[in-house]
Amino acid sequence: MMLHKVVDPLEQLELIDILQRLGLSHHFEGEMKRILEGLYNNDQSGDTWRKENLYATTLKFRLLRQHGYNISQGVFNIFKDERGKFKACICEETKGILSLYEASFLLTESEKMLEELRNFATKHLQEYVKLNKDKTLSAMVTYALELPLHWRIIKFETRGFIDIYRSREYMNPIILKLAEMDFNMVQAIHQEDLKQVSRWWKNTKLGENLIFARDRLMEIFFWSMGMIDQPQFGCCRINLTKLGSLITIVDDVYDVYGTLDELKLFTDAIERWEINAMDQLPDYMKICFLTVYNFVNEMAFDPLKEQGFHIIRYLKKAWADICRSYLLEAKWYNSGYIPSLEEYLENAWISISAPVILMHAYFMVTNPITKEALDCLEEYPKIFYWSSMILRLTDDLGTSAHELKRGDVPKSIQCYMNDTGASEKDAREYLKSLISTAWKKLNEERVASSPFCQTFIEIVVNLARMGHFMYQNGDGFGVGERQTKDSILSLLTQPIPHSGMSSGNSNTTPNLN
Ligand code: 0FV
Ligand code: MN
Ligand code: MN
Ligand code: MN
Ligand code: MN
Repeated sequence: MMLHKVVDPLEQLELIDILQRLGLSHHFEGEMKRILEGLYNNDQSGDTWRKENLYATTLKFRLLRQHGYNISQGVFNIFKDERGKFKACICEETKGILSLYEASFLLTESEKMLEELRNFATKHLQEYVKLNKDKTLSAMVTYALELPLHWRIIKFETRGFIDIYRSREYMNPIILKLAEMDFNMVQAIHQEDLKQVSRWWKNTKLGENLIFARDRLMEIFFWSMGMIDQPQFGCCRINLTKLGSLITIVDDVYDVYGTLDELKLFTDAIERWEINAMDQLPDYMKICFLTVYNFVNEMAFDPLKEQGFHIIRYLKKAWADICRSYLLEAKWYNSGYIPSLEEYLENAWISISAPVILMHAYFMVTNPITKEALDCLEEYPKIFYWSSMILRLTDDLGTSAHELKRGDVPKSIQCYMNDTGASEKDAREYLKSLISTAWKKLNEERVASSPFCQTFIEIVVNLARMGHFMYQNGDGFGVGERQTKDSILSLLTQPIPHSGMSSGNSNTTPNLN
């Protein structure tokens, strides 16, 4: 009712922004679309309410772009004077600049003005933090400078935003209550998903049998939740978690444990995709192979039964591709070869596992499957490539120190240093610039016409965001970081206490070690 009643455009935008951040958008997709559609179509007719109001203009721009509307960077022209310089008045309002900063991350590669605005906003905000005038606003700015909203998984912001919203002067108690209840209900659903997949994992005995490999079911479930959090997609989260566990194990087989001869046999078995290929493998690989083989075949069952699509060839191709890319890295490592950055990345965007994950994910969320989409999948669409690239580069920035100590193929930092003689610090900066470019490309692809549904596209983009989340402060995935554990605990095991309901079992959190 509130969504229908509010008529002030800025209030409408703020309401949408708040609902999204509170994790409530899955209830109001239709209403939000109607409002944004209206604001988009009204764009030409006057809309004086936002003229020269930086906050309103940037909020509208960000929300429309986020929802796939084609709003031009030209809306920011009104903030420039005749000589093309930004008017001094826009510097006075930090709230507006912060909003400009967030909006500017939805840029594409050709949009130089947005890039300029982003640099301008970033600099202004960095200065603002140094002054530290308003503690609350400074904290918000610092948080945004660490990672912009567009690069974050919105679900992971929900818990913190509910606390922020609760202490706001003008908050709406009904919305707050709804957010708290919804958070707890969705959490209970996620716990059920986790229970199911945890039973599967225990039953495979992979964690017990392959002691050299990472046993990270909780982290991987969390990863799946980051890719798709809506309650109705439990089956997808479960399958993504199974897939992630298998990829993690197989990655460790290639990186940590297997001899080169064994790795060739395993790659060959996956390429042949037949059960007899197992005979040639050592025992520890037999169990890996059979688990992968069964998982993939089982995934292919429903599409065949219900839609008549035989999808095994797509899935096994993705597995063959990743195993070949793993094998090439193992060969490089064994021979001490250091590839150029270009040669490395050409292989490493496959070996980071995003293409194999996304290939499976398509079938988990799509009904009906289309021939057009299958043709597109077979070639790995560009949107896969840019999402993979972001995941690879963030992973290398976070994990390579540890990997090199253990012994592993040189990662992008080392390849670039070897190419150019740059310092590690400069190499890191360079890779960050590649990440930034990849995001511009991803922004382009996420709204380009494609045979994929919105749910799937959001998974592709969230996979890139997950890279930032996991590897922002080192290896949040492989090493068993405290910070990752805290996030998992607060999202997955601790309900929000609120009036009228018991606070639940918040002090009986499971041990994640
Ligand atoms: C990263 O590990 C890793 F294991 C990934 C990305 C597995 C995928 C898991 C999920 C999406 C849940 P690592 O840094 O060892 O990867 P590389 O490619 O560097 O060996
Ligand atoms: Mn690895
Ligand atoms: Mn690897
Ligand atoms: Mn390796
Ligand atoms: Mn790595």
